[in-house]
Amino acid sequence: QVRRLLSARAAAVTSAAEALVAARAVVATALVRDRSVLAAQRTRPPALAGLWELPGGRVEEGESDADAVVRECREELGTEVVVDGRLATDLRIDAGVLRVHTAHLADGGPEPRALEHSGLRWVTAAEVPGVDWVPADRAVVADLVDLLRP
Ligand code: DCP
Repeated sequence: QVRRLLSARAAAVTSAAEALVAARAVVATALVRDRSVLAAQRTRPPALAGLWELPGGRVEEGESDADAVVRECREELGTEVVVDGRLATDLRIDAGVLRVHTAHLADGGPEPRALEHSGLRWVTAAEVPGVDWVPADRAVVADLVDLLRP
């Protein structure tokens, strides 16, 4: 009886751990310069193509959130960023939770380029609410406006 209970418990712990790995975190970057934030236009999947997002992606094994933000900004924007904070609101996505970090461009680093997006634009606090954001990112519109306001 005890052994059966223990093995049921072990199975429950294993499947919880598997679920956590499957739902590995996604990070997004609120890259700020001169009171504007960088919005990037997605090309995929079809449901999100044409909509704007805060650039980011999945956190890989052994990476911190900050590592993932720096790597994703290199891969997607060809730029070097410095993570300097985090927005309070986590975003719900199908895969789990997306955490939004704030960052600025490293001094003297390259300008962001759309290496994996169809376009980039710097958006002011006044413009943030009118951007056609991907559904998850709409949840941080108020946080972004606060972040960009003087
Ligand atoms: N996502 C989002 N808002 C963001 C960034 C990402 O809603 N600001 C969502 C879109 C995807 C998921 O998070 O459903 C993963 O994002 P990406 O596809 O950009 O990330 P990766 O390229 O790292 O993951 P994959 O290769 O699995 O698509």
